[in-house]
Amino acid sequence: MTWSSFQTGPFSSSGVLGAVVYGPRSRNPHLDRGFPELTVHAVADSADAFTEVWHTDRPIERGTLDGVVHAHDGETLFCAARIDSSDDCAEAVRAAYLTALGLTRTLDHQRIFRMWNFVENINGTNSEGLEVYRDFCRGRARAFHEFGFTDERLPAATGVGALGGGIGFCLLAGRSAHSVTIENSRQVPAYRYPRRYGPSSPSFARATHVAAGSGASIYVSGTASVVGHETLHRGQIAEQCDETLANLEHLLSADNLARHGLRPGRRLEDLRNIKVYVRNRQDLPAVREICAKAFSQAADIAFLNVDLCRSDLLVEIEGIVF
Ligand code: 3EB
Repeated sequence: MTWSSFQTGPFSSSGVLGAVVYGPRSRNPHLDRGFPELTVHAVADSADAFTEVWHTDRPIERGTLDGVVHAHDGETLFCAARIDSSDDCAEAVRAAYLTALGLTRTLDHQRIFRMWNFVENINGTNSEGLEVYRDFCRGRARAFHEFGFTDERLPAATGVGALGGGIGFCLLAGRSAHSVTIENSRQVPAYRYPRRYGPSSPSFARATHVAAGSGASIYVSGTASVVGHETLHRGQIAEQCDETLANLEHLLSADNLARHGLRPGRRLEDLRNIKVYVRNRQDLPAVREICAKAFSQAADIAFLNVDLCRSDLLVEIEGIVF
């Protein structure tokens, strides 16, 4: 069984499968503390830094391949990588993804159920005038395609901006646990977005349902104010928050889960380890207030002031139902 916690101070390295530091600078992924650690440049002030730690109660094996750090416990694999900043990232993204995908095969944890991608200058443009996020999507789509992934097997994911450090990404994959990808009937699957959003559609599912012991976890992708395939409420932060919450609520509803043969329905209050990505710093107080009302007091909620993959998106929210 694997679970995560948000840590703001020192923590024991025992039973740690992997960790992602949301810090004031980036670092190459490493095993220096005895577990794979990815440090993304995601906060401006070190006082806001925190670490998402993935825990296991099983014995762990660790390693590095071509800069990709990894650890598994025979049930769950964590991999993390970083790609240097460059004008054109698609090829480097393809290569690094292929290394990570190769590891999931070599280490026999082939069911990738969750990924996170942190992209510096995500709304900037590459040497051909293509938005960096769209260039990233190209490399990612090529890697999944070359690796034989069908759309129905894509993981839940987050793709957001970073303040520096090129592109950092990490994944969680299962060996034998049954997992089901979940779409949201309020939203067009991201892998079927029309061409106006870029030459390659984003390669992710809205969520994944992963059997865990006698229960199950639902890993919910970064979710925004997108209905159908369009951004709603341009420039309106409270409305984008409410639409995002409506998307999350519907995604977890009994109706939506039943389309995938899953039950029971879940509620916003069931989400834990929530991350809220907010484009404009001045929107943070309003977003905090809306989130405090919507989510359980038992949930840890981290707020990160970073850019988002569409320039008209102001907020994006992810979480996990354990
Ligand atoms: C959206 O609905 C918002 O490219 O990995 C959300 C989650 C979004 C993941 C990704 C992008 C990604 O399209 C953007």
